[in-house]
Amino acid sequence: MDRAAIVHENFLRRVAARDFPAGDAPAGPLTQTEAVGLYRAQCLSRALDRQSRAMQKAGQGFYTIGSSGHEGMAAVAAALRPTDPAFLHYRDAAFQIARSDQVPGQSPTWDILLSFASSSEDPISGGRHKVLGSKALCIPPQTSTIASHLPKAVGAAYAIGAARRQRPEHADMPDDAIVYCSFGDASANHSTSQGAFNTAQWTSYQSVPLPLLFCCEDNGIGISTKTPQGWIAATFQNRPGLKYFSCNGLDLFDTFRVAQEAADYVRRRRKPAFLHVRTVRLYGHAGADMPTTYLPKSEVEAEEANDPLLHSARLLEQSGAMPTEDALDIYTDTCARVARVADKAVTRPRLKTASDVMASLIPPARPCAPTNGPSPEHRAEIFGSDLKAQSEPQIMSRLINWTLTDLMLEHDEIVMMGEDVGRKGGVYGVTQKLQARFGPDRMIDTLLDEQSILGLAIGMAQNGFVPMPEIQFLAYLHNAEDQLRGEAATLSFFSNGQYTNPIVVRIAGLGYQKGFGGHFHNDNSVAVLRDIPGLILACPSNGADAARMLRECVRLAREEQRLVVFLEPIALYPVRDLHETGDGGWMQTYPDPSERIGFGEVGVNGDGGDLAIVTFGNGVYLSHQAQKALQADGIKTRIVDLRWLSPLPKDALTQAVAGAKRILIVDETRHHGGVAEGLMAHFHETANVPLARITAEDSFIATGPAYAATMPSKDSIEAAARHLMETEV
Ligand SMILES: Cc1ncc(C[n+]2csc(CCOP(=O)(O)OP(=O)(O)O)c2C)c(N)n1
Ligand SMILES: [Mg+2]
Repeated sequence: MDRAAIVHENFLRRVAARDFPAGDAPAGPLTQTEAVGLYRAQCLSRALDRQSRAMQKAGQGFYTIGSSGHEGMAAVAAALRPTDPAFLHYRDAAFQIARSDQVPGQSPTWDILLSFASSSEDPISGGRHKVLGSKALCIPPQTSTIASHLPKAVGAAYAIGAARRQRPEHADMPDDAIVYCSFGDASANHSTSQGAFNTAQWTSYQSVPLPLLFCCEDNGIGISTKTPQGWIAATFQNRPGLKYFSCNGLDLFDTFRVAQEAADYVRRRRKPAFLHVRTVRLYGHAGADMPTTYLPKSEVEAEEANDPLLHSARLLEQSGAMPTEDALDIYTDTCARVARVADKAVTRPRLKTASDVMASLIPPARPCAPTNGPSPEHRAEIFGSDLKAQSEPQIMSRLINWTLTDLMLEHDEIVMMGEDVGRKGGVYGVTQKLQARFGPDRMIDTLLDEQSILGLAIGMAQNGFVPMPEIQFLAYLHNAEDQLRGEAATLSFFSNGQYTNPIVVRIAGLGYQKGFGGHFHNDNSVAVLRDIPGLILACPSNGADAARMLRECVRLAREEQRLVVFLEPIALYPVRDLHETGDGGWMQTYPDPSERIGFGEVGVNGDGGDLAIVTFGNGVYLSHQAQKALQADGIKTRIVDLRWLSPLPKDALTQAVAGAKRILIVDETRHHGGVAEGLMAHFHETANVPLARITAEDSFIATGPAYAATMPSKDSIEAAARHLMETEV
C-alpha cells in the first residue's frame, strides 16, 4: 500500500482514538488562536501533498516532491515577518501557506494547485515548474539544485545592510528585514552550502551586518542516504559567528518559540544564526520513491508514528485550543476542499508552444530614474590627474578603469566585488583607485570563493543594486558557474519575470599572455557561457570598444535587468603597438562617457570585398596584423569584430559580410564547443560564399615558449586567408 495512504489512515484512526504520540506539553508564547491557524496551514500542506499524488496518477500533475513531515515549518513562518525575503527548501509548503495568512488577499490553495497542474496561470512560475514562491509573500522561487540558493541568501542579507547605507532606486527589502534561507540536512553538507556558511561567518566575524537566518530541516536522510546521528548539531553547534538554535519541528509550540528567539537574535544583532529544526520525512523522497526499499519497515513505521499532524492534534487538545474532533474535521474538510479546487485547477490553461515557455527567459525592462551624471567639478575631483591623460591614447586596462569610474560616478547602485579588486585594484590594475574613489562599501574585497562572489552579486541585485562582480581569471569561473547558469539566469524564467538579478560579471580571460601562467591564467573556453539562455556574453578587442561596450552592458543590466558577462582579453590589457614597436596602433583615447556601442552592434574595419575575416578579442588584433600583409598582396579584406559572442548578433553579421566574396572565421576558443561552431552554422545557413575557419586546438594552454602554439596566430591567419583566396567564387 502507498505510504501516503497509510499515513492518512493512521491519522484518521489515531486521532479518532486519541492515540497520540508522546511529546512535551505545549509551552511558549504561541497563542491558542495562532496554534489553530498554524494547524490549518499544516492540514492544507498535507492535503496538497496528497492531491499532487492523485493528480500525477491521473496524468494531471507532473511532480510530487512534498512537504509531509515538514509541516512544522508553518511555525517558523509565523515567527518571521511576511516582508522577510524567504529562500525556501522544497519541503516548505506549510511555511508558504502560513505566511499567506499574514498577508491579506492570498489564495494559497488555488495558487499551489495551479503550480501542480503546470497551468500558465500559476502565479509564481507561469506553469514552468512545480515550485514554491510568491511575489506578494517575498518568496522568490528556488531551483531544484540543492544548496545553490545559499550563496545568494548571504548576498541578499548583505544587501539589506548595504542598502541602509545607500539605498538603491529599486531596493525592495525593508531596512529591518532579515533573510531566511532553508535547506535539508543532506544539503547542509554540500560544498556550496559550506561555502555560504563560511562566508556568512567570515562576514559576521568582522562585525559586518548580515541579518540571515539559516534553517536546516533535519529529517535525518537525503533520498536514501542517512545523515549520521547527531551530525547537524555536532557540526553547527560551535561555529564562530553563527549562533545555533535548535527545536523540535514536530511541536508547533516549541518550533514557534525557538524560531522567534532566533529571528529576534538575527534582527536585533544583525548577525547570522542557524536554526536546526528536527523533522521526519513521510512517504519517502518524492512520488516514485519507496522508502521501504532502502530502510527497514520498522524505521519507516516509526517515522510515520511521529507524524507532526498527530503531534499538533495532541498539542491543540492539551493546550485547550481545540478539541480533537474539531482537529479531525479540519483535516477531512481540508482534504475535501483541496480535491474540489484541484478539479477546477486542472482545467486552467497550460503552456503549449516554445514561445510560451520562453516568454520569461529575458526579464522585462524596468523604468529607471534619469541620471544627469556627475557635475564636471565632481568628476574632475574624482579623476584627479587622470583627467588630463584622457585626451591621450591609452592602453585598454586604463580605459576600462576610467569607464568603471564614470559608471560608478553616474550610478550609485553599482557595487563591485571580487578577489583583490579593492585595495590592490585587481591583479592587472583594472580596478585601481576605485576603492579610494568610492569606498570599501562599493568596492568589496571578498574572501576567496567564486561561488560567494557571484552569490553576493545575485543577492545584492535582488535588492536593487547593480553588481559588477569580478572573476579574477576565466579558469576560476568554472568552479562557480552554476551560480550563473542554475541561479542568475533562471530566476526570471522560473518567476515569470517577477524576480530578476541584473548583473555585469567582469571576467579577465582568454589566452596569449606571453610567458605567464599557462592554462589557468589563459583559459580560452567560453562554451559554458554560450549556451545559457538569456545570458549576454560580450568581448571587446580594444580599449575604446571596451569603454563603449561596458557602458551598454551596464545599461542592459540596469534598465533591462539582463545578466551580462563581460570578458576582458587579458593579453590586450597592456598592448600599445600593432605592427611595430612604438607605433601605438592599439591604443585609443577615452571615448566621451555618453558614447556606447549598442547590444548586437558588430565592428567593421575596412570594406574589402575579397575576404571578410570574422573574429573577436585577440583575433581582431592578430587579424589586423595579418591584414597588412594581405593588403600588400592586393587581397582586399575587411575585419568584422563580433563583440557580442552570445547571443550571436546574426542580422548584424549578415550585413557586415554582405558583398564579401569569402568568409574566414578566426576563433581563439577551442575547435569543439568554440565560437566558430556557431558562426560556421550561421554563415552556412545565410551566406552562399566559400567559408573557412581557424580555431584554437582542443587543448589546454601551455606556459613558456609554446604559450600561443595552440591558438591562431598572425601567420596562421594569413595562411588561411591565402588558402581561401584560392577557392573559386
Ligand atoms: C546539486 C544537487 N545534487 C543532487 C540533487 C538530487 N537530490 C535532490 S534532493 C536530494 C537529497 C536532499 O536531501 P536533504 O537535503 O536532506 O533534503 P530532504 O529531501 O531530506 O528534505 C538529492 C540528492 C540535487 N537536487 N541537487
Ligand atoms: Mg533530509
